[in-house]
Amino acid sequence: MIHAVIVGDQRQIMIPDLTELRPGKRQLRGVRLIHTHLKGEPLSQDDLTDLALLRLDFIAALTINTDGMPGAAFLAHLLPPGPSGEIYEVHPPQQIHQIDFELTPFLKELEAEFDRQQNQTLETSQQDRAILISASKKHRLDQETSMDELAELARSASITPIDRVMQRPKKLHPKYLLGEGKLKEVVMQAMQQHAELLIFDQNLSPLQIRMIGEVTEMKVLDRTQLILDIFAQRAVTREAKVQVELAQLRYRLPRLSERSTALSRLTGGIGGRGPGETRLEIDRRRARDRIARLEQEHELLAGARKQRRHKRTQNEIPIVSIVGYTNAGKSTLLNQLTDSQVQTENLLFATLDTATRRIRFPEEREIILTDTVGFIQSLPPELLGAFRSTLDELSDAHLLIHLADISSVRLEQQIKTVEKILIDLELSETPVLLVLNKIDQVDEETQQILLNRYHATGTSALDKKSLLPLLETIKHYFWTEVEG
Ligand SMILES: Nc1nc2c(ncn2[C@@H]2O[C@H](COP(=O)(O)OP(=O)(O)OP(=O)(O)O)[C@@H](O)[C@H]2O)c(=O)[nH]1
Ligand SMILES: [Mg+2]
Repeated sequence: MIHAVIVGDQRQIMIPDLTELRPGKRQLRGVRLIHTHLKGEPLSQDDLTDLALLRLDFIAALTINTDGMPGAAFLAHLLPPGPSGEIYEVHPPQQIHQIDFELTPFLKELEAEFDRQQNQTLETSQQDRAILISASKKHRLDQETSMDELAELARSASITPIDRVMQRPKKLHPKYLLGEGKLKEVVMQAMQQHAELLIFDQNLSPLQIRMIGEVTEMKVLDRTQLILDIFAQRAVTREAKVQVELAQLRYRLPRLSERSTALSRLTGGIGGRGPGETRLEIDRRRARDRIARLEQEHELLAGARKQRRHKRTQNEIPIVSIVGYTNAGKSTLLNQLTDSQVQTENLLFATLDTATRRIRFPEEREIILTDTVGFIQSLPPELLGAFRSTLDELSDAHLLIHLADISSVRLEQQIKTVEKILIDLELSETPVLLVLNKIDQVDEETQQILLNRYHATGTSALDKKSLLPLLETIKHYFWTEVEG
């Protein structure tokens, strides 16, 4: 069936939007594109990009002889992923009447092969497969360490990163972040490797999210959305859930976009305010209503938290709060010091709530120890805002234990990040004890160098004995002066 006849000029044709022509989960779109090349030229790179990105069944270019009769025909089709890494096959030119290529059975087989491979990949990994992308003007090393962290974040969100694309452009593209050509390359790569998700290490503007989504027809996440996703997966208590959803809605609201005009025309007037309201307006209004409701609930929960805090501060028992980069071992330390069972995991953002326990020292002395959500570089402000009431507890602390992972290659950067966030949280007045954890992971010499460099106490939260110096320091801090 001829779906459309498109008339262009000698330079280009404009292919209409084909998104609605995607029957179910088929690998090929069911559209064959036959067009003319007036100067007898073979298929161009643009043609082949269209073939791949639009998932055309095939693309053909017909040339015209000087007598007006059809000349050679160029034909190309997609290839299932194979060892060669080729995405498409371009056939040698043939006179149109000489083509003896049975298209329909061939395409059927091709489609079946795509399906088979797709199913295989799905079996080997139940998780989302993603390509990680970074376009930044930072130093290469910073860009790389940030990408390493993005990969860890992805893993923490149960996503499998299968490839990385790094670009250091002179100018970041306002619509696509990457150059448009590069972005198309990435999509072809994604198709070849059965990735359905693109994750950007940079935060994308509302315009970029929309444009990249339109060009690639893939799921697109940026760093903040990924972090919010992890938080959403982890939230257990009602308060954490409310806080995360609020942060997500606040981040999404300006990014809600008109997907399809056809859809908005259909929904206008049904259940909406009245005729003329678009899908987008409905979505925005729903999001705003939900935000208002969650804010109310959040206020109630925050009130209850305040009362609990009030009681605690009235006790005049010293409060020590453990802060630090995510995965530094904060919860493990709390558990070890207080014989408790707060959940610990080798994942980013294992803890989202505050846990409070007591440590008893001899002579009836005790302190209250709290553990809370970890920090990370470029912590989304939406998140910091939503977790304000949780983080506000930190302002009750008489002493902060800043726990850092001595074995991390990003140690210095992580310490600086935490210090900066403490300033943002207006905690620069609270005394801080820097503790380097996981000393079991580095050799003796490195350990000594780093402990000296940072004037820090060392611990291995897995080993109770190693915590004695830290306990001594805490005891000393609160009680020595009194004893005089
Ligand atoms: N080798 C070693 N591993 C440790 C040590 N302390 C913690 N870990 C491990 O590090 C991982 C993270 O520990 P958590 O206590 O969950 O870290 P956290 O700082 O609470 O992390 P978030 O709650 O995600 O911010 C876990 O797999 C722990 O077993 C240590 O001293 N040495
Ligand atoms: Mg924790």
